[in-house]
Formats: sequence, structure tokens, C-alpha cells
Amino acid sequence: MKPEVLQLNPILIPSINEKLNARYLVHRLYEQRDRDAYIREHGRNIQAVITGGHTGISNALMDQLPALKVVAVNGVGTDAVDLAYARARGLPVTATFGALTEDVADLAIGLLIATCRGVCAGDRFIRDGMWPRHPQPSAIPLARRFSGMRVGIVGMGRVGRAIATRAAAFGCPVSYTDLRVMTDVPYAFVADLRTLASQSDALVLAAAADQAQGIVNADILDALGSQGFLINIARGKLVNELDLVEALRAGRIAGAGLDVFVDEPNVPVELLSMDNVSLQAHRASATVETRTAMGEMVLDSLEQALAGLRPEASLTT
Ligand code: 8YV
Repeated sequence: MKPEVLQLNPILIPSINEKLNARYLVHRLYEQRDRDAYIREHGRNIQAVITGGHTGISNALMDQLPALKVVAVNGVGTDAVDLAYARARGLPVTATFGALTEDVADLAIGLLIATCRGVCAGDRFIRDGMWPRHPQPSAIPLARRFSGMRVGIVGMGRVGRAIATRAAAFGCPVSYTDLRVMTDVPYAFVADLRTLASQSDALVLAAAADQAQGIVNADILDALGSQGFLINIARGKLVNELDLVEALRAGRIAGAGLDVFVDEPNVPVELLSMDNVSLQAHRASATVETRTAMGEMVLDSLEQALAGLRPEASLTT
């Protein structure tokens, strides 16, 4: 009999799904109408869970799976899993560190350029048939230059470093904040987030959200200032979204590029009409290349855990 696996989010790579189906009996919870009833029926047989970074798994669900041997997060953010709880249970929780670094960093820079250069607003201007009606150049406000912007990065992990490399290639002075100084990077460390924001033209969030809920609030946005841009490719909950909406509405910051939100898939309605905001639907790791690499890492973690080995990518065991 094939081991039984519970999958909480879809995987969009056919080759990964084929391998999953060949090796396991896969229960796709997201396809079930009555999920509680489904868990009551199948929970006792589940040996592995595959979930997304944003979805994670609740302690209550872990408790309903007595045969569980691994939670494989198809992502790098583990803020939606109680790691201490899993550790106490001796349960490996794995993540796909390294697989998505380049694509997430690419989108961070893409969102920053899109926002400061008004790429999305310009696209809408043409699609809405506005150019022939307003052919004079003054119909579109002048944009802001990205090259040379002072970029402040919050979180100098793998993704933060990849963003820094890219920003540096555009001639941007890079500084960062983190829980500690990183002695192996050439960028300026700023201990305090408010100071970093006040010294940056663009503040880019690339931090883990485990203990950093709401760190970007009205005070930090005011320090970033009316010429400053906020980019978030990490987690929505790093930002106080009400403060962000208000700062954008009042022109207290220049714009924002956002891939993540507090209550996905719900996006604050005020943002939808703002031309200085570029939006993405949590897509930073969503390329064929990265999702294939992530899926292979998930498959490895399942294989190792179900063979009784400690998964290489385990954070808890
Ligand atoms: C993914 C993420 O979109 O890595 C993460 O933590 O949030 C994203 O890369 C998600 O995990 C896909 O399932």
C-alpha cells in the first residue's frame, strides 16, 4: 500500500504531481468540500503533509494526524507553522530554502522598477485608450529613477542578499537591517529599522515574519517619507496594512510594490485605485523553474522522512 499524503495547496507542475501520484496516495484537501469530515475519515492514515508557506498547518490539524512523520512546506516562510510545537512532537518540518531565491529577488526589483517608473499605470493608460485622447506628454506625471536609489533591505538572508546584488548592479547604495550584523556582506548595517527607513529611497522587505508582525507601521512609513517606496515580497503581516493605506492615500510615501498581503486573497480595496501601487498575487516564486525545484525538494523531504531518515531540509529535528 502506498503511504498516504495530505496536500493542502495545489502544485502547478505536472511532473511533480505525476511523481507524487506514482509514489503516494495523495489526498488533495483543497479539492474537498467538507474538509473536517475528510480529515475525520482519512486523518489517522496520513503520514506526510505538503503545505504552502502562507498556508502552513494548524496545531489542531497536526493533532488530528497521529501517524504524521513530516510537514513539508513548499516554500521558505515557516511562520504559519508552530515550529516549537512540531519540535516538541519530534516532527520534522521542512522548507525549500535556496530554491526560490533568484526569482523572489527578481520580482522585488521588478516591483520596485514597476512602481517608481509607473509601468502598470502606463500600461493601463494605453489599454484604456487614453493616449490618443491625451497625447500631450504632461498627461502622465514624470516617473522616478531607480538606478542609484538608496535601497534599504529588511532581512539580509538568502533573498535579501540576492536583492542586494541586483540593486548594487543598478548602482544603488545598499544598506540593511537584521537581528545581527552579517560580517560576510559588503553592505552597511543599520541596527534600527526607523533609521534605515529614513536613509532609504526604497525599503524592501525580505524578512521572516515569525516575530516581526507589523514592524512597518505609520512611524516607519513616515521615516521613509514622501519620496520613498515600500516593496514587500516577504509576508503581508510584516506591514500594518491600515497604516500603509493611509500613508499612500495621504502621499506620506511615494508608492508601494506589493506581492503579499495580510489577508490573502483579499487586498485592501483602497489600493486598487492607486496608480502609485503595483500589485501581484503572491507570485514571487511562481515560475516553472522555481516551482519545479521546490517540488523536487518537497519530494526529497517526503522520501527521506518516510524512509525513517531525518529530512535534510528539516528545521525542527
Ligand atoms: C509560495 C512563499 O508562494 O516561500 C514562501 O514562503 O510564501 C511562497 O514562495 C508558497 O509557499 C507556495 O506554496
